[in-house]
Amino acid sequence: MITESVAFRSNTAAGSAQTIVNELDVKSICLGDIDEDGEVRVDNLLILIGDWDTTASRSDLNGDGIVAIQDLLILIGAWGMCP
Ligand SMILES: [Ca+2]
Ligand SMILES: [Ca+2]
Repeated sequence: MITESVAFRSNTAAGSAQTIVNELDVKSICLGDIDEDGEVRVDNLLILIGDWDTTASRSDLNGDGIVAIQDLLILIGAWGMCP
């Protein structure tokens, strides 16, 4: 019983870690793809502009807590198809 319980817990922990890694991969590979459709295009630009000067985390690409020019530059820098 104890062995089963430990095995279950370690599987759960591994699953959670994998989820976090996957989320990090998506963010680092395609920063700027706010709507996550695989491209950084005008749709993402419009979302970012709509979130301008707010704390909207989806558009806060540099993670400084505010949607501003640096985030716009990151988005433009990532313009096009995601790798
Ligand atoms: Ca997109
Ligand atoms: Ca920002």
